[in-house]
Amino acid sequence: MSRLIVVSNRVQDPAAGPGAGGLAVALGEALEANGGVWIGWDGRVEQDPLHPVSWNEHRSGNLTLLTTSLTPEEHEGYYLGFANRVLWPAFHYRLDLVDYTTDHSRVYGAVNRRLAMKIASILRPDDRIWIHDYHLIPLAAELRATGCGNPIGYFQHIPLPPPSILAAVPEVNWLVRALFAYDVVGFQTETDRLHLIQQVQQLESETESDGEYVTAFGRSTRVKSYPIGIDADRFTAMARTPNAEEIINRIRQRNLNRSQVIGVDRMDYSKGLPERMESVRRLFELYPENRGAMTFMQIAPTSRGAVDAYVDLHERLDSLSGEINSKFSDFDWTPIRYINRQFPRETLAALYRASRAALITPLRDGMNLVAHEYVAAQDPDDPGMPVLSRFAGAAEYMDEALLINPYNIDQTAIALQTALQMPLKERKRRHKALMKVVHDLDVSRWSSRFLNDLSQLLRAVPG
Ligand code: GDG
Repeated sequence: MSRLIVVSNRVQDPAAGPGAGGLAVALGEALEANGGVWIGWDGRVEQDPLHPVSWNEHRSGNLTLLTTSLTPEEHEGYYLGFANRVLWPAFHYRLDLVDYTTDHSRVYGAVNRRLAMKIASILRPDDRIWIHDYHLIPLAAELRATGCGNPIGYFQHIPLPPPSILAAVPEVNWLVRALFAYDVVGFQTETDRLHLIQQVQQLESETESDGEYVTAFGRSTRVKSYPIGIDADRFTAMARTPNAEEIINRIRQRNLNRSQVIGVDRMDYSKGLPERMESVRRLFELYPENRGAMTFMQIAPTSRGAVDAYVDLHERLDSLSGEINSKFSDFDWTPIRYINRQFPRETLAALYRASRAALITPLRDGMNLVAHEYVAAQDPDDPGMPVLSRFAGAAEYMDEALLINPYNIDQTAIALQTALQMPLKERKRRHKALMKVVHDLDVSRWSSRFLNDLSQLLRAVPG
């Protein structure tokens, strides 16, 4: 039977529960359903005498996890360097944060080559390979170089900017060409898909784009949007367990007649956290009736703590929340509860449900699963409202959310006030429409749409 081989930068055993991070959450859910082999980094950094041949194999339910550690040089050049100091900021339109060295891009290529060798050594002729995200763009090209003719798909979880921004990445031509070693290339939105086509047309005048297929560099690749989502029913159920009810009651007792607004994000500069806190400050200035009556809870577990830009962000948020709290707090009320640690998913579900509104205001985001989770967790008879950035992929699908430009602090504050004041009938109408989107984009649909397209190639292979 055809196996599914999934490759992503980090591998996390779904049995241990997902960590904070959209990719781990979505892949854990997709793989639990399909079974297969999951290959990638185990999160350890060590100088291994058996490098590069040392791999760990571990079974978890119907999954085989095949993991390796990174050497300090690989961790610095591939992960912290090229992936997270060049591709992550550039793909999130933050050219000011790009920190490029040729050495880091060399190591990025070498880690992709090492992974390709490992995959090639276990490959069966009818395996389908599904590669995830910007850490692994050249992996298919490296696999093809070993003679691999299997169907290979790539899904990019983060945005793809237009050519004028991509031009700042010195390796852009190599990366774009590498995408044409895949059979299927997927993005979160039509906007991202069009950006790739524009980029390819700039590089190769012979490019042909025929419906979903783009032919360039001598290969025809299916380029398509596959919007990701969550396991909607499971998340809704999670917000209603006895445990969740207890958390919701505790919050309500503590807040008495106050309302709560929530934000949940990995601590990342793409998430617009300082702008969000500024808009909460602005809400208290523009609508003083919220003083003493609304608390904003921001959960932001640390991620990528070893990258300078993240350390700076941490300091900025500490100081902003402190400033706003010292200005507006009362002896029995604190305006912002800023929590810099991770909570279990069930606790998040309860916190979403206990919140009258959510601030989901990234400056750029591939999709943003928090938007889906917040909607899924609501009580349909008394739902809260998401205030959502236009620059999140989710905004291309959720037009019944209160859409804002996160750089416009006043507009965000006004939208938040609208959410807090919205009549029940209007909230119910919008929630119903949003819930339909959350169901339409369910994670099982995302993986089956992608895997169906990939599997068509398997059927096309003779023998
Ligand atoms: C990338 C793309 C795309 C957060 N704090 C805690 C926690 N989380 C979970 C959330 C949510 C996930 O992390 C974050 O997902 P997002 O989609 O919002 O963002 P990224 O991590 O940047 O994900 C993104 C995604 O990939 C999927 O393709 O949507 O655009 O950037 O599930 O709930 N989870 C737990 N505790 C926390 O404190 N358990």
